[in-house]
Amino acid sequence: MKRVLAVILGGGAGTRLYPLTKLRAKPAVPLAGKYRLIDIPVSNCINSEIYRIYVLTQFNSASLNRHIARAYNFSSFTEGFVEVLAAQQTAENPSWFQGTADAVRQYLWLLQEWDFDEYLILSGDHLYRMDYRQFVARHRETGADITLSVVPMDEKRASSFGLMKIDDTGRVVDFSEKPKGDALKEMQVDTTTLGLTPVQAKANPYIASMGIYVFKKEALKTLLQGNPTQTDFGKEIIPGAAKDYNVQAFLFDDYWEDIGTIEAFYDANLALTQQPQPPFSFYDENAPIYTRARYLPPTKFSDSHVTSSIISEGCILRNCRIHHSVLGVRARIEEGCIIEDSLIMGSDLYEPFAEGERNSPTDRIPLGIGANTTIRRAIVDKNTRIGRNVQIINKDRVEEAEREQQGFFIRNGIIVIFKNAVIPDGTVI
Ligand code: ADQ
Ligand code: ADP
Repeated sequence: MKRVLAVILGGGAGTRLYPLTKLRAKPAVPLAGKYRLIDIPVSNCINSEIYRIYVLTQFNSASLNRHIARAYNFSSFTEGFVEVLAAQQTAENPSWFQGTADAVRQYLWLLQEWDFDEYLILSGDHLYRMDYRQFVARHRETGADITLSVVPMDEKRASSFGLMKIDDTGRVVDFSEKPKGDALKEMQVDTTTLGLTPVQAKANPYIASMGIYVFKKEALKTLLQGNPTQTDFGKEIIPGAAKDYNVQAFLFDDYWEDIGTIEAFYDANLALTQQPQPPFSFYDENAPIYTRARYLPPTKFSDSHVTSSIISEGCILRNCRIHHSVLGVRARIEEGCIIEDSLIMGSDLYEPFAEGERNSPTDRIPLGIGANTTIRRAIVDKNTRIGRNVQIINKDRVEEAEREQQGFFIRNGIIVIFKNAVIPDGTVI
């Protein structure tokens, strides 16, 4: 694995996860209470003995740099590093990254300086646990120029992915990025050839790209430099390469979810509360997910009723009811609150006297969720100050709304409260 360099695509304009990406780069978006999106691919790399990792991002946020610098310090006896490369203006490139391939192309000069055989190109917004050693081994065995990791896909979701046809040897012979209508039907294949049972194959008649690739060093260079107008891997580079290069498919046979939209992100977080078998588990000692150590105190509950939920460290919960929710670090929930089907990200800091009384009226709403507030089907970003007797319940059953001034968006019926937002006492959303 010493011959592999990992490159994580950390996000473009960040529109799909907006407003979670309003004040931070996508890889820094908090996940599962105490992690961040970037911890998933980085941990997978470390667990696969790949220690040299670049993160390409459009938006150079302080929270991403701080998180990476504090979380991933390799010993000086390994040559490991995790470094952020942000889009920058140079004389040759006056613009930002135009797409995934363009992002890699703009840093090709740096990536090519290293003596590696392969690049492992990863995405920053997926939830899965994968041993990349098997992926790379398959790439080497087949002598591939490019290997794509793939999953069988159902009809309903197929058109959101790059789809392909493969021959008996696993070689990709046709690739179509997010086809619709007839073009979609055209990409249907018999997935029993991947080892699926006839019943499974009927339910999943497509082979979808996970958007993660192993490239031979030379192949990446020629494809990017030889096609300077192509800016995207899925739309241009991969479909083009399938014609002339040895492009292979590697079947991934486990839970994998693209969590790059608000709805998928919300669903994947809440699915973690499932018992006894959540689709993804953070409780795996053989392949742990790493993050920044925070040295927070344990969570304190007084007279609270918590069911089917995940509560991170450093929280204070007072006489409240929490059901089917995920609470992030330093979350503070006052008495009489009802939190259901929600992701509360918590805070980056404590206010003075964190354990003190909060119910006396003051001119500033304290960090956390004020007394007698009800929150349902919402994502509450970090450092928010939610007043007392607030109802965040999507009263009018709105599907989409953009209330930047009031500090919230509604996406697919899910209310998203902005980072640092202040929601006054008695507000009903
Ligand atoms: P998408 O996920 O739709 O499809 P894209 O939006 O290009 O592809 O994003 C891929 C990854 O790169 C994401 O993690 C994104 O944040 C990041 N990214 C996007 N633009 C970037 C930029 N300018 N700079 C840095 N990072 C950027 C892709 C493939 C499909 C495949 C799906 C699987 O194109 O073929 O099926 O992934 O989810
Ligand atoms: P996390 O704890 O989620 O990893 P960050 O890395 O963004 O969060 O920052 C956490 C630390 O940064 C806190 O322990 C706190 O000391 C400091 N911090 C972040 N934001 C603020 C702020 N607005 N005011 C004071 N300190 C802050």
